[in-house]
Amino acid sequence: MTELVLNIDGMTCGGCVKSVSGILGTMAGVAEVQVSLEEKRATVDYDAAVVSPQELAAAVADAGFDVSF
Ligand code: 9UX
Repeated sequence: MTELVLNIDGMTCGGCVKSVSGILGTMAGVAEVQVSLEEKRATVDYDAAVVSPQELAAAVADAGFDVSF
């Protein structure tokens, strides 16, 4: 398992946290997701053989957030 920290701008309430958790948590290859509203980031444990950091970031960006890693 590989860990990725995504810096996410644009999360402003608990609903956003749920959205981001849901998006990442349902992606193939993702084992665990922790999202912090205060720290504006998501920590993702994922299988690098299945999904890439670019794909993980793009999925969150598609939902309207500003993502970098
Ligand atoms: Mo809260 Mo986030 O009303 O997309 S859910 S700001």
